[in-house]
Amino acid sequence: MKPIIPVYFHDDQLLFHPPYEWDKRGYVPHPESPERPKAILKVLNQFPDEFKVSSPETQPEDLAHQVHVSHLLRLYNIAETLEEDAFFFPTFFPKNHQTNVDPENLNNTGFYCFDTSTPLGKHTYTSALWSAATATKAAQCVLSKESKLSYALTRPPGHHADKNYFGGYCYLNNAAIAASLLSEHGSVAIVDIDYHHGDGIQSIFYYDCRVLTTSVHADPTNRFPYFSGFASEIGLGAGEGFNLNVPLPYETTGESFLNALTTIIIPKVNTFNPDFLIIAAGFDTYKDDPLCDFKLETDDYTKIGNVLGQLDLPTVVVQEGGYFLPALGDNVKALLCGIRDKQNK
Ligand code: Q9C
Ligand code: ZN
Repeated sequence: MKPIIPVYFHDDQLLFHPPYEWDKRGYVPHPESPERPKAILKVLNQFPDEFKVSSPETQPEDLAHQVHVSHLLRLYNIAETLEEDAFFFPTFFPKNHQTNVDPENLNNTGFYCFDTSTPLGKHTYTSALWSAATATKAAQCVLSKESKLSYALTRPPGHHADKNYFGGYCYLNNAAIAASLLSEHGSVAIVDIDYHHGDGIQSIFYYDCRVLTTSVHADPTNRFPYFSGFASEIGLGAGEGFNLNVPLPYETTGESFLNALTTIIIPKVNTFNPDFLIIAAGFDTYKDDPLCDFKLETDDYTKIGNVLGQLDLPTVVVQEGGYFLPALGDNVKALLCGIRDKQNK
C-alpha cells in the first residue's frame, strides 16, 4: 500500500489576481494566475488514494518576520488599503543606499522590489501569507513524522523573494520560511529545480552553513534573474561552500537536466548529509512552457522524483514556477509520485 501524500492549500491563495505584467514585450497578461493552483488541484483531486488535500489554519507571521525585514511586510500591509481592482506597479527603483525608506508610502515600493512583473494589490499579502502557511504546514508534517513526504501548493511562488525585497512573481520566500522552521531541528538541504535561479533562497542563506542551498537553472547570462545564479557563487563567511549553482544551456533536455542533478547536485547533498530536504519545484522547465525554453517531458519529472526520493530524507516539496497549465498538474503528480516510489526502499 502506497503512503498517501499530504497536500496543503488554502482557498484564499486564489484571491490575488494580478492583471498583467510589464516586460520586454510590453503589457502581457500575468502568467502567475490563480488558474495555476486550480490546474494542479484538478489533477491531484482525481487521485484520492494518492493525495489528501487540507488547509492550514494559521498564518505564519512570526516565521515571515524571521526571514523578511519588517518594513517589507509593512509595505504589504499598506497595499491592503488599495481598491479591489487597483494594483501598484513600481516603475522607479532608487539606486542609493538609503535605509528605512518609509513603507507606509506605496510610492516607495520600488525600494522594496526589483522588477515590473510583481505588482502589489489588496489581496497580495493575504494570498502570500496563506501560501507561506502551506509551506509551514508541510514542514511541520515531516517534522512530526506524520509523513516522509509533503507538498505545499504555494502560490504565489517564493524563490525570488529576498530578505529585503520582492520580485519575479514572489513576495514571501516560502521555501526559506519552511527551511527556517526545519533548521531549528536539524540541517536542511534545498534543491531548486525551477527554470530560473532561486536567487532569494540563495541570498537568504548565503552566510549560513546549516542550510545548503543548491539550484539548477538556465544560464542567467541572458535569462532572468540575470545578476545571480553563476557557478562562482559558493557562499560567504560561515556559508562558504554551502551554496551550489548549476547553470545549464538554453534548450536543455531532460537527459542533460537529470545528468546535472545526479552528477553535481546529488553528490553535494550526500556529502552535506542533511536531516531534511526541501525541493523548490518549478515546472517551467517543461517543453511547452510559454516563458522558458528547456525541453523536459512529464516522464522526466518522474525520473527527477526518483533521484530525489533515493536520498530517502524527510522531504517537503514547495511549488514554484510552471506556466503551461494543460500539463502542470500531471507534472506535479509525476514528481511527487516519483519521490514517494523511491522513499523507504
Ligand atoms: N514575461 C518564477 O518562475 N519575468 N518566476 C520574465 C517574462 C520574470 C519567474 C519576463 C520571470 C519570473 C517563480
Ligand atoms: Zn521560474
